[in-house]
Amino acid sequence: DKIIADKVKEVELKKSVVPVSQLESSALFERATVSLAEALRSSKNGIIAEHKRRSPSKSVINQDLNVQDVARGYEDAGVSGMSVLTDGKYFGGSLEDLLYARASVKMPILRKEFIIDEYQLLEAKAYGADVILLIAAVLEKAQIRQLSQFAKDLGLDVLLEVHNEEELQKSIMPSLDMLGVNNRNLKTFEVSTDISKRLSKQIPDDFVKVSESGISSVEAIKDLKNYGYQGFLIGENFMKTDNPGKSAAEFIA
Ligand code: IGP
Repeated sequence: DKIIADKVKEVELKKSVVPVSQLESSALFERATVSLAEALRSSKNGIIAEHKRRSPSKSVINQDLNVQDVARGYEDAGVSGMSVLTDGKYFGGSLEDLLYARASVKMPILRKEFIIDEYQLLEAKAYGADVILLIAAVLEKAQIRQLSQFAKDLGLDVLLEVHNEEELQKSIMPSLDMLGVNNRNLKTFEVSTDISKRLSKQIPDDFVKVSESGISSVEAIKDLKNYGYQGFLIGENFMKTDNPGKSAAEFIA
């Protein structure tokens, strides 16, 4: 749809301005990545805390914070990993946000973006990400295969996001590390963790299961753990406060 059409244009423009050779020669490009899948398998809390200034469903969430402070706050809270929105037009993020987060913390960082092209995976690596998101709703099976393999070759973990049975069935392949179920219906913006529960049985055990969006209580996490979930992607619930790190710490305590 519109977001993807905008993204295709954005990526074409960027390719003409910043050549691949420049991304590949960035200092961070050779960095050894940290696995989020492994962190989730071995962690009790499993929280992936997101930096999110605004969103199409909620408009402004928090525009007043410094991404470095948010990243350090999350890491001090002891979360398993962090997600950084890099889309500018709809979420108010940027690649610089990713870079500053990377400079501030050691924990695994997910580049949260609408990925449609290998070029964006090179960017993710060059700006310090450890993990990339692929969204089944906007990609063909062949694209999921090609992009996830390319990411694995760069040493990046892959989180594949689905929100129904069909998307899940077309997506199951060995080049993915984590399967995320988005509790938010991207058309109606309606949120319910029931969808994570419904799809859990259909996710093979070799993937780390992640439940995404609309999680706002410790009880919800406890409940989802009973369905085999080991990762919990939480944005708004932390970012709507003036101290997201403190909010995350209260969740974990
Ligand atoms: C976080 P929430 O409801 O806790 O703020 O959700 C995250 O799951 C959400 O930002 C998200 C998202 C996405 C954003 C999930 N999948 C894809 C952009 C693109």
